Amino acid sequence: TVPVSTIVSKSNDDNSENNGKHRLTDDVERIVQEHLQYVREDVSNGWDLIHQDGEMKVYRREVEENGIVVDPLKCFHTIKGVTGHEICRYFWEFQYRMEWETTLDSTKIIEALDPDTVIFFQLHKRVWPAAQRDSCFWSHIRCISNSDEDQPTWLVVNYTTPHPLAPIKSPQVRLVANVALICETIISEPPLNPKDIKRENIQCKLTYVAFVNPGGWVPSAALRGVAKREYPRFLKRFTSYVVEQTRNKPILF
Ligand code: 14H
Repeated sequence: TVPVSTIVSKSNDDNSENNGKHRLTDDVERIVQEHLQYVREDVSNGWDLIHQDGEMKVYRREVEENGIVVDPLKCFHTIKGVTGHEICRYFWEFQYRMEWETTLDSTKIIEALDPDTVIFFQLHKRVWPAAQRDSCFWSHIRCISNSDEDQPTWLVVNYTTPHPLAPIKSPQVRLVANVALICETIISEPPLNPKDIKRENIQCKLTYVAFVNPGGWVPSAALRGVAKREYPRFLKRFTSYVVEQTRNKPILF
């Protein structure tokens, strides 16, 4: 949950009289469903493996729109000792962000749409040779149960949206992003009593996909170099952070 003091404004749509719906409910639903479809598509055709480190694999497809690099990215990782819910929770929650994010100058929540959907405004660190970027996006966390026996799938989607509290002030450039983190929990040798599951018997299968448009021209080679370095670094640092944070805590299924 988000501490009330960190929220600049609550949604001005009245959720309580609207079945918990808000102005972005339909967009969130559509983008979530797109990601659930897209995550099944494999990477055997047209994707380049740009980084591998143990269980971690980072793929990208080279795509340019009007001369701007918008390479889609797809990463796979398997992390021992944590659940998909834990990975998604730490990724979504505001209060942990600056502990694992190394590419931000600041982050804040400018609106809470419902208990699982908030709008973030972030200032990104300037990366050579580009001008500084900001971003404004809704961020949604969700649990999808597959069947009674399977562990549920957890996911977080970050999707760019305009907001009156976050006008684009030139020369500031805005990133446009559609990012998803999708996690499954695998339990090996499940004990008869679910209460007896230990961290050594669980692992999380993670897929992270990113479509990021830098919002303005950046030299292709420089941008691809930054992406090739920063996505693996993020995955390694973020997942290690969650392992450390949860090590001696009860398992959050
Ligand atoms: O997903 C990551 N971070 C989240 C939480 O901070 C925000 C992210 C996002 C990015 C941009 C717009 C909206 C939302 O989902 C981890 C991101 C790792 C960053 C790797 C660096 C990418 C390099 C591209 C930089 C282009 C700048 C010219």
